Amino acid sequence: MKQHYLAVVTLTRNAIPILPLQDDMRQFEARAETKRLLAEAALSEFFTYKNVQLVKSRWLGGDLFLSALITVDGDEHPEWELAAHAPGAAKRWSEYARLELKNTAADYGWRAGIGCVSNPTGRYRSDLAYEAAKRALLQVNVEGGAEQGRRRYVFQEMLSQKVLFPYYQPIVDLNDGSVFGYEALTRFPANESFQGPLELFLFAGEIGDAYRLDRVVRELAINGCASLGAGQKLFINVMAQIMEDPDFSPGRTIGLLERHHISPHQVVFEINERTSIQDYPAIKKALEHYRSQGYQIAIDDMGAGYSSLQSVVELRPDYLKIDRSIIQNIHNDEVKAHILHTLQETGRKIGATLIAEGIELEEELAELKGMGVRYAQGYLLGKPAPFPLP
Ligand code: G
Ligand code: MN
Repeated sequence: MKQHYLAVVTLTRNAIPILPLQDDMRQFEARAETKRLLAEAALSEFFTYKNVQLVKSRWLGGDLFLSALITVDGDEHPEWELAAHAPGAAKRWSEYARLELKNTAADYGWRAGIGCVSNPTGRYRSDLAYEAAKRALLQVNVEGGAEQGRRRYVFQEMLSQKVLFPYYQPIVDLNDGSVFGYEALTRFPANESFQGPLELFLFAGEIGDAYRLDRVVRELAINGCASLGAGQKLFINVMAQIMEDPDFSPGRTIGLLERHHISPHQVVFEINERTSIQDYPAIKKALEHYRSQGYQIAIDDMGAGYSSLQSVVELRPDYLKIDRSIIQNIHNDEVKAHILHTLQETGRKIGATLIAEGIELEEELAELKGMGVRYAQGYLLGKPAPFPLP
């Protein structure tokens, strides 16, 4: 099915107009021939998109507006594609503008914004053009401009193009060296918008897509470890933020687990608090529900700056995963050893098992063994890798 859109690109020199710019705008207004050239250049930079039928350009105040009608197949997203293309186009066009406008005060600081709205009739409509223009201006002012738009596009593409994949890092039982379980970690080829998983997860939270990303990576984690041993656990990272969502339900997850012959009793949700927990009652309620289905809970990154003892008190986890910041160099640092000891006591009190994370040195491992820590994870014991692990 064909879908129609009306898109507007705006090029504006200052996000929010301020007084000292007025004079310079008037000066800029006077150069009709320059404006015509700039508009032409902008049209050819911004609307190279394959399905553009009609384009118009218009100067309003000191801002340039370009509008276009676009028709695509139902599953395409011109708003994402335009957004992806915009920063490059804006950069090239700004260079051109700088040359055209040299010796005037108006030759700097252009910013691009894009608005794209559904246009059922496929014909040009001024009310929709206004709506798209408003969004384009809002994007410049509020959403951080086209770069943000491009990140949104890359994010959506990464989810739908399946560039994400799971890695697994062993968690070792120090009593006998066996693999107690694996932590699933999301990986993808680094790109210009997202260097690593943490950036991707934070961005998903910012744009309100955390839940969707979380579900995708959870399913990847389960699909990717088909040969998990019957006695082994699978640790899956979940952002606390997601657990607060009243719609969060692991129902789909159960079905997927069954297909892979993994029991909920083998699955541990690792809760991390990189965004602070707002609503403990909501999370507790969600956790009760999981627990009744057999899942276990770990608090991730214990001892890192953003993790809180409140979550230990409120959530009563089955495992405490001790952050690398506490483990690193623990053999030479009495304070770290003391903190670990305190966490061991806490764990005993609430019936939670400790897992030390981020072990890189033999000395750290020896110290932890000496202190009676049973489970550990880190590059020394095994790096994250695809399943089955080497
Ligand atoms: O916050 P969380 O514990 O889920 O973070 C796990 C991250 O730590 C993964 O990206 C993993 O690759 C990384 N990691 C695992 N083991 C080690 C280690 O021994 N040293 C370091 N520097 N990073 C590690
Ligand atoms: Mn983790």
